[in-house]
Amino acid sequence: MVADDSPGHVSLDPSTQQSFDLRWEHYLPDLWIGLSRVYGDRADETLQRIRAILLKRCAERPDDLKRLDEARLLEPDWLQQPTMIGYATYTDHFSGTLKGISDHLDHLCDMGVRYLHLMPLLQPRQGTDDGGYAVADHRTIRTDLGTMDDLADLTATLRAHGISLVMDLIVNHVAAEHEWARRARAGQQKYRDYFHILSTQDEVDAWEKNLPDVFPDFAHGNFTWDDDCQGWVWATFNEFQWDLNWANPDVFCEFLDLMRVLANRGVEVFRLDAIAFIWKKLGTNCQNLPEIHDITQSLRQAIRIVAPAVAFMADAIVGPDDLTGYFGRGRHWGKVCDMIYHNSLMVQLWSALATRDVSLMETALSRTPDKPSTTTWATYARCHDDIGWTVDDADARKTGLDPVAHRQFLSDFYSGTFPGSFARGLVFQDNPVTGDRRISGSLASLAGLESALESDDPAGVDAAIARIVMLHTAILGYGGVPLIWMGDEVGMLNDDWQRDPGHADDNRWVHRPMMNWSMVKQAHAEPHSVPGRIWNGVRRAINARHRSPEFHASVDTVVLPSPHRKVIMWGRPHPEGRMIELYNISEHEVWFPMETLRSELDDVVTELLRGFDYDLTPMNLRLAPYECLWLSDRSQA
Ligand code: OTU
Repeated sequence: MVADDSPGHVSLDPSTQQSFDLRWEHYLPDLWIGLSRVYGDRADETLQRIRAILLKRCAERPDDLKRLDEARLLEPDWLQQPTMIGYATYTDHFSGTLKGISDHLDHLCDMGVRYLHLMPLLQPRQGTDDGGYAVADHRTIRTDLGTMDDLADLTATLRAHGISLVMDLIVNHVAAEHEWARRARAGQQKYRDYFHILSTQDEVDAWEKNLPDVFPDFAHGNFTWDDDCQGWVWATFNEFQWDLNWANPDVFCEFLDLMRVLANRGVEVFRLDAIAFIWKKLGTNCQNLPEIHDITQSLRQAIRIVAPAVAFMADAIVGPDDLTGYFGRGRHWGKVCDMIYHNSLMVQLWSALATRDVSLMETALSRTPDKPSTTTWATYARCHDDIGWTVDDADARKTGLDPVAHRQFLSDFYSGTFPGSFARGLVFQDNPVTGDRRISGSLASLAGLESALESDDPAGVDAAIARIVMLHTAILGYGGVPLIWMGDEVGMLNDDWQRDPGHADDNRWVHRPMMNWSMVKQAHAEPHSVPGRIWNGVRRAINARHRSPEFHASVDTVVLPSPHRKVIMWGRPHPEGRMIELYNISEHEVWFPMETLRSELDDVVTELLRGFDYDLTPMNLRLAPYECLWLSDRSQA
């Protein structure tokens, strides 16, 4: 289906019309700037089409969502609140279908989840589909999961429980089987223009010169020859994922319309998948180009006009200097994405656990870019993807590490080949050119639970549980929206992923198991079991977050210089109470000098995880292996 942007009369009721007019007027300047920068002399015509799409879709917005829009305009910080706890999962692996999610709401509510990311829900191509990231039909829900009506029912149920549904918007590419690609193959110029199709090998070579290889094991290079198109089609990821041409305003209008359809079904957050890749320019590596932010700004303003309840989350796994662009640097400040993955935090947590030294983490995290005070981080320890060791060379050198050797070490450590490693992971995409070896594996297996259980080592099990709880406490404590990856809350181990032939060549499925509901049952029934201890540890931190205004994301976490190499120290200078967080990232007991804390906090503080008061006058504070402390001097009276 093609976006319906024909002009034509749409009649809105007077109050909807009034809201539309007010918002159009308010957001138009920012919408226009983005458009005019990328579409030049086609911007004017594009703006007219955008207005037509918005008016039509505005008429269709259900009343309860219009009410949500109003509520969100009164509560613009909804994503920043300490109670925002996220959970991410494949629907079929969690509950079978969209309808089935209602049967597991109690589990989500037990964790205080308010942000639910369901992995790609739109109809993918047949066969290998990159976990749903190869969409063949944008207007249909994956048939095994349900229908668009089921989606609307689900979002209504979730809303009633204060949970926002997050959906992927796979902006960089579509499946080669998508109607747009089929029409391009059939020779329709309009649709050839939706893609990047090059005619000669020389052209391909000119572009390739500066392009990295994202999936070197799956699809070498960034172009794939297509006989029907008689050309080289740009496909950054797999050969069956064709990159879209965002320089074509038709693509913009298609996605705006799609977003409107989904927003009207109650989707509240769009995760902009692989957004860093959507603009191409010869002579560059075609990542993070400024036009991306112009496009996002225009999309963001357009959607604000008709669905202010909606937010954007950027999937941009890029270095700190490029990252700020997605929050909005310079003229884009606060006008693009509301939330971005904190990839560096994730990588540094794993790095510190392996080295038992926080020096690199301290250096790397203190380079975390400032974000607009209206935005938030998505913090996570594991997600559906592999872990790439995005350690900055300069940061590594600054802390006396050889960057290449350190990345090698992390790959060895987490694939379990480094002597003494507790981890059980797998190498994903061994890239001989760069030496990069990314890692797959479930959080629990990477944290040592699998090897400890196998070798019947109770002390090893204790250490692994403590690491798992610490990782969750850290992503909850950093501020932002912590994203818990399905199964991690009960310590699910690596899965036997190869049993599904469709997944056998993509070992990221090792950490995308079917939810083990009997582990959840056990966690509730037996608090001293392994799942019980993990579950209670994670929930302790969630409950503490719920009670603590200090975690509001308008305040940024600052990394403080720690006097101890095994303890990372974060501060959260919130006006309601200053906080210091301490995390012992090692299996050793640590004596931490109190004077460091006394200079930052009042003498008596409350430890928020346990609710105990602490006296900061003694000389030293003892931290047990992997112990976490959230100290706040907020008056508890
Ligand atoms: C995303 O990943 C998804 O998370 C993956 O599951 C998909 O396979 C991929 O897109 C293609 O749709 O490059 O190595 O800047 O680079 O998140 C995976 C961030 C990817 C993206 C990254 C992306």
